[in-house]
Amino acid sequence: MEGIMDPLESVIDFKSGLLKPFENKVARKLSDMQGMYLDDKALESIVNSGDDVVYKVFERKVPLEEGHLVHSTTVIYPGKVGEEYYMTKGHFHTKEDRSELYLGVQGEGYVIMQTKEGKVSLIRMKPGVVAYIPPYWAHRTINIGKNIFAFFTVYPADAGHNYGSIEETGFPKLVLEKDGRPTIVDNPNYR
Ligand code: M6P
Ligand code: ZN
Repeated sequence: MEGIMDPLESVIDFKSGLLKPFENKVARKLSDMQGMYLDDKALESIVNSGDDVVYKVFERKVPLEEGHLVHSTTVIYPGKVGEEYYMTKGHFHTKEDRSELYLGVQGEGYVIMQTKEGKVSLIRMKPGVVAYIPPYWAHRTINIGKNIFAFFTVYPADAGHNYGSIEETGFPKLVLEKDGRPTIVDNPNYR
């Protein structure tokens, strides 16, 4: 039938977290994440001393329409801003009733989720762990390891990304390194 897309094949490199091939690549630097970390001064000093790529997303190109599934890998590099581990910006879906699935591929991390009603939930990620993010839950991922943390993602192609409310409120909890260990604490700046 005309208009039907051909199937796509891709391979996840379980060591590097790369998805091959990929058509879209997003790289976010610390300078793209102003205001998202607890320690603004620590962020400013890293940005001034040359900035740093925090994470990259490698994505297959599919039509951004209902019925299609975006699939990609995300690689978060190791590092901290003050005590806070490198993490993604985090977002609600523009269509809030759209869900998402993560599969841990390499390294260790957390996915932190919250609803607008103030519920919060964390899933510890490592290779093989599947996290289901139901509709209405915002999500952010955090690299708590000394090496890369990579995961594979699938979500409805019409979901969209809404960063606005996360930029304003943050998440209710933070994952910080305390005495050399990842520690979940309340976010003093929440709301
Ligand atoms: C995962 C998915 C993507 C998202 C990416 C980076 O791969 O959730 O939709 O774009 O992580 O996260 P963010 O968009 O919040 O920066
Ligand atoms: Zn999402």
